[in-house]
Amino acid sequence: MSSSTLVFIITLFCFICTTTQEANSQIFPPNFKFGVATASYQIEGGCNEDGKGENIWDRFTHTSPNKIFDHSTGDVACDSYHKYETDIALLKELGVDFYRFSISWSRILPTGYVDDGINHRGVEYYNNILNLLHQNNIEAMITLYHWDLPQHLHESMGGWLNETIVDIFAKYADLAFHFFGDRVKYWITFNEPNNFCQNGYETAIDAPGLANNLGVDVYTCAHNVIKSHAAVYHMYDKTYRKLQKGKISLILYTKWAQSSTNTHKDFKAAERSLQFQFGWFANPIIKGNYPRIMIERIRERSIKEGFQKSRLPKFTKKEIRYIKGTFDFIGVNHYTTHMVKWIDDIPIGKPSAFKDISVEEYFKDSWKGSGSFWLKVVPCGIRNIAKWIKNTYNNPNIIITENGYSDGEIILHDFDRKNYHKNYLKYLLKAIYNDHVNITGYTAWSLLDNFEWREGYSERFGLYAVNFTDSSRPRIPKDSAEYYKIILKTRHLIS
Ligand code: PNW
Repeated sequence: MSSSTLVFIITLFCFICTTTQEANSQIFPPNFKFGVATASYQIEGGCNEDGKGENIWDRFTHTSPNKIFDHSTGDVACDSYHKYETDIALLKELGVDFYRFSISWSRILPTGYVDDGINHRGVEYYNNILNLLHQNNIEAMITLYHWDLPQHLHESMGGWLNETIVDIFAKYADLAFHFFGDRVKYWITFNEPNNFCQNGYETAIDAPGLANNLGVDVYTCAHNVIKSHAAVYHMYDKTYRKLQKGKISLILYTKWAQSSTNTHKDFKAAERSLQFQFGWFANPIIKGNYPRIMIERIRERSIKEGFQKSRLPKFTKKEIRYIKGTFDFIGVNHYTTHMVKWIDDIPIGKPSAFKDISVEEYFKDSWKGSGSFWLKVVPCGIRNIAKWIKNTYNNPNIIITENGYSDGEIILHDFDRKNYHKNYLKYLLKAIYNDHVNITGYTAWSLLDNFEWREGYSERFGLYAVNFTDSSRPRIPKDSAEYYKIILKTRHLIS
């Protein structure tokens, strides 16, 4: 045997060994980061304290209690407006690398407009949080918009349906970068616009609860959100990045769509479902424009419905160039999987975004449920969606910005949540080591049980339980908090 053949055999042997070792690795990569997430309206309370302005969720819960399962509001929620020091002590106890939370826009700008004046007590609240995080060596990931639009903006100019929001949002973001950016490592412009455009302006189940112009407003909302995102990305790039050295992107709600059979038709249907859900925003910011399938289908249906032009707005060539590439990573909120089946196109009639997709989605009976009807436990879904994003979008850096499990009541020995995180993390490691997906962070939703939007306090996602009937809102660790703590300490997935 020649020496070069021997070297080849040894190299091959080493390669196989390291690959199998990697494939079975339970150890997280050295720079992998762990965090937990919350959102302002869901935890803060203090709904009209210290000069905070009203937002659309304040208004929605106050005026449409029937739209909230237990008729509750976020007026007090976890009272994190007063208990942020306790919360940060919990973060320290968990040993997280970063904390993802959101700014309540109307807490720092009561009307939403910078020109109407800044509420300095609101600014002070977020400064206090950031300083305390910094002292505790915890990085900050801030969401600028987690669904709580200042009510005044909604009323005075129509919120996300009016293009002038692009400038208004950019001014708010500018202020946030200016006041807070020196201590912020990751900025998120929008949390799940694919969710809030749909549920705020089409299904009407979330604030502002409108369904005035089906199949139209939902796309207008998205269009203005994408432009706002791009404007803010460029502003950060131009004015702040060099000094503040942060990263910026947006977060999408991302379920995995599993083709119901191996037939070409069902694969096409599953792909379409992903494109209408994830590609709707990811395609513009990564590739510059909406997915071709959305452009074609919506145009075709719109014309048949009697519209002069597509209900899906169009980006100009200049806008496409401006929007393309406005991400430093992709934020993925992943919870569950749907089975997707081909159906014939829903006949033309009244327009709707749902009909534009025309697929059948269902859950498998064998999938374990949770406290939320929409959340079934399918751990391999996180690997599948990660792989799909890698292949579809040229291997972007991904951060899992939410993943979590709900109970319908306080369960301190929450075996199911612990198992959920364990198994999802197991498949996340497979995505990293076997599929070489560039995933660099994981965020558990949520630090605390909190106001779960239309489900009120009836669904609990927290690693810490909160007793909402006790005015001091005590936080009690669940077993899952203990489990997460050990993973974070050992950087190792243990049983
Ligand atoms: C996300 N669904 O929302 C949000 O970012 C969080 O604010 C929320 O608390 C968390 O997930 C848990 O729900 C979702 O019905 C809300 O499919 C609803 C759905 C998905 C995500």
